[in-house]
Amino acid sequence: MFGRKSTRMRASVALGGVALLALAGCGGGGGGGEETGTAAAGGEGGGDELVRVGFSQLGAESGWRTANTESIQASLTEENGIDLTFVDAQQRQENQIRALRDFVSQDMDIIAFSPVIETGWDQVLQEIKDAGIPVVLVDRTVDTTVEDPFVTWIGSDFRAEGVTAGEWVAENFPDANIFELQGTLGSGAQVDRQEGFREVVGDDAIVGEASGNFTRAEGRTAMEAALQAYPDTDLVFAHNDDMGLGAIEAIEAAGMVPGEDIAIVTVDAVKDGMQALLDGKFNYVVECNPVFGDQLAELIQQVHAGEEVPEQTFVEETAFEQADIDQAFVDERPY
Ligand code: GZL
Repeated sequence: MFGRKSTRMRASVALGGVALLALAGCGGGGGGGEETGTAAAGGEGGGDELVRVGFSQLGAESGWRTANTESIQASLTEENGIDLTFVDAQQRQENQIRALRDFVSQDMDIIAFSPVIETGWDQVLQEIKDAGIPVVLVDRTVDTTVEDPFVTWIGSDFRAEGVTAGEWVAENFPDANIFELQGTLGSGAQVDRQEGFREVVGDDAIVGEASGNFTRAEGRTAMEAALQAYPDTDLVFAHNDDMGLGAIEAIEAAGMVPGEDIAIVTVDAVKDGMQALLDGKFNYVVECNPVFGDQLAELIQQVHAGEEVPEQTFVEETAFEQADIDQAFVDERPY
């Protein structure tokens, strides 16, 4: 990961705290996906008192992403002093790059995005830097040669999530033959969860791996193939709930009992995943909290005001075993 001179999340990034002039003007534009927000809605947005923010969301691939988008759109509002242009990239990097370039041409005050994968951003990040627009990185991480590519990042400690999952497996299934159902290959969440997990369980415990691209359908397909290729699998570590739910479908279609014949450990803790845990089909779920829109809105205002901001903000999260929850707890989950 550090094979070339690059700025990656784990490396400290100089604090930005760039003082900015609030630029008047209307938002809008942003190609390669559905655009929503104050400007797109033709609203009153764009007044000089609102901070004009262009946000490129990577997609809508999972329950986590849906909850994250809802949280961001609920917080980055005119009432909170923000004129939001929000573009969904449908999990395609080229759509994100196009949207980021549109935000530059629209002279946004701030550009925020969740990069679908870690690499391939050098040119567009340099273009944004040359335009003098501060970047707020959200959720996923980047690996870039651009100096000081963003002012601040908010999200989860993916490596710690992998370690937490690995420690539970080492404690409860020390001799498991593990199939690893990876997220989008090259994404920060996939790279770091895998690194943390395998640091604990050891590479030798992994009998096979394949990506389900963080989606339920692709998780099912990958699990169906794994059941054929690795019949001695007795535990699945899925990098998110949605792929774990797809694995449940594959395991049941093969006539086996998920959570018993094959244990399943996942990350996210969205409502469907927590229901699977309560139903005994998941064995352990590490939380990855998508609801941080209010913290993001605050960071954006601080950056726009030229205030010092932390280089990284980690969201609060925990982990759950089956005995930790009941139906009321699942029903009350905010996402
Ligand atoms: C994690 C986020 C991951 C989720 C998946 O912060 O990037 O992407 O774990 C989502 O559900 O697809």
